Amino acid sequence: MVRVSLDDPLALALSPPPNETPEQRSAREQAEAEARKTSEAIDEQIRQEKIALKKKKKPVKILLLGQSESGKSATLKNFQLQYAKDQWLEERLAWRAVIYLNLIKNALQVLDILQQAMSQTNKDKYPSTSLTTADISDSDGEHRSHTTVYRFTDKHRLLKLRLAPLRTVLVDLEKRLGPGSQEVHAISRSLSDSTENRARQREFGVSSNNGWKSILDKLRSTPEPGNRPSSKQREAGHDGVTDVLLGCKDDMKSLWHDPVVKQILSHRRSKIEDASGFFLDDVDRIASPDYEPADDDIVRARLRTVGVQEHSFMMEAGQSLALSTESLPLDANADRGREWIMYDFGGTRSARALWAAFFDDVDTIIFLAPISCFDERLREDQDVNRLEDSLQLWRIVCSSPVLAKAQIILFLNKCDILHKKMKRGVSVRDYVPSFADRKNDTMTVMKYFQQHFKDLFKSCSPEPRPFFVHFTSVIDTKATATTLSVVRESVLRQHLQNARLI
Ligand SMILES: Nc1nc2c(ncn2[C@@H]2O[C@H](COP(=O)(O)OP(=O)(O)O)[C@@H](O)[C@H]2O)c(=O)[nH]1
Ligand SMILES: [Mg+2]
Repeated sequence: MVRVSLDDPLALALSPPPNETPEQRSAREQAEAEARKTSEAIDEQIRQEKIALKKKKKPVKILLLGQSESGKSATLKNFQLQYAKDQWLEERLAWRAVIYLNLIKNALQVLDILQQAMSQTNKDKYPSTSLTTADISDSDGEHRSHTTVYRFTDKHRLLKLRLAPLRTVLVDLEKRLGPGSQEVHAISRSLSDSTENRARQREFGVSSNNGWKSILDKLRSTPEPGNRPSSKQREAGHDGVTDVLLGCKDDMKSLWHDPVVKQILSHRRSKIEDASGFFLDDVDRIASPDYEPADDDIVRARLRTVGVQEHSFMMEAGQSLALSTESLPLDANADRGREWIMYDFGGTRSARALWAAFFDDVDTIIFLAPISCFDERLREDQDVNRLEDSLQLWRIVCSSPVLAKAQIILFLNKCDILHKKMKRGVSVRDYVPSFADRKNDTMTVMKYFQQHFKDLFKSCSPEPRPFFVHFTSVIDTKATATTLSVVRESVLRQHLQNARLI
């Protein structure tokens, strides 16, 4: 017998009617049992969904691999631009300092080349206009002799003086941006091993969160020594570096457009315009008091990755998957709110020792191989051809037993530079003899290199797996967005397959 307190309206409502017949009671009890069953089933369903959700929301783990300057960080920026817009917008202004650094380096590089050509001149002999035989070294260290006559004038001497303040600003910016602001060059053989070890140790260590963000944050919070901007100026992101750039703007343009400088540069095999972080064509836009980096500027900006940088972002709502008609069904919302962790590594030879420690549990590797580099050598080792180095790395990654279950997506990158080289008539056969007498055009070269990568992939993979390849120019954010939508689906499919959910 259930006691009912007449004071409790809830208990009163739930209690059986006082004049209930045995039939009514049986029907009521049956209904109650069914309701209990339904409720328990719902509880169980919720519990199962929670477990599945937890499993489902395991972060997607992606590694970006490839030699230094292959475009790993630029690819990561494209991901961020497409799928983590909030982070992207938050960081936009901070990239300005990196773009300034790139632009200043470009101008000083041209100035150094000019200076080198001028230093060949015997000033005493030819006081005003000069004749010279220049022996100019390429950015990749190659020396080339030319018996060309350059006519230097006072304008060139003046440019050297007027652009000198850029050197001070460069030192300051490098100090503020840290080791990522400088490239790693070949270590002289005469230097002891310990020098390289020290350099290597600096490369170790994971910068969790957003690696470059911490650098950029630090930069924002350290005003320039001796040149403190007013709070109003700082609000507008205006500081002493901007002042120097504004002051040097016309001279930078004058240097870049100078016919003698153009002549000197035309004799160099590698084009300065194709180098990392080239901004000299954008001086007007960048050396302006209210310059705000455009999306493309940020993707093109070069900041060397030091150590390992872990970038995590949530797939934002509203980014629906562009579903293909592949066999396995995939929910269009399958990765909403899912965390993606992308590891971006330094790619220099000494930095690669760190990669293997991150190979466990990887869903996908995006491997960047710049195919424009068939005629270039590594900065850190002038004896090694860049394409050869990429292929060697590719072999190591494909044959790794730990990565046997990972999906590998190859980006044959820098196709835009390859195309420019083909148009200039650079001969692939001169650097890759096996190319033989094939047609020296972009499509043929792309296909030829692709076949090499594919053959290695097939012969080295510990077990058969599909070969995914994309021809990319990751500084082209629009075209890359299309590539990434395909990659994203493929990454997710692999992740769910690994988690055995589909
Ligand atoms: N023209 C061109 N430049 C690229 C391409 N991919 C990357 N870069 C530039 O090359 C430089 C090195 O790229 P980065 O992503 O820093 O290489 P990482 O060392 O592999 O991270 C940067 O200035 C990029 O903007 C490409 O496809 N075409
Ligand atoms: Mg990088």
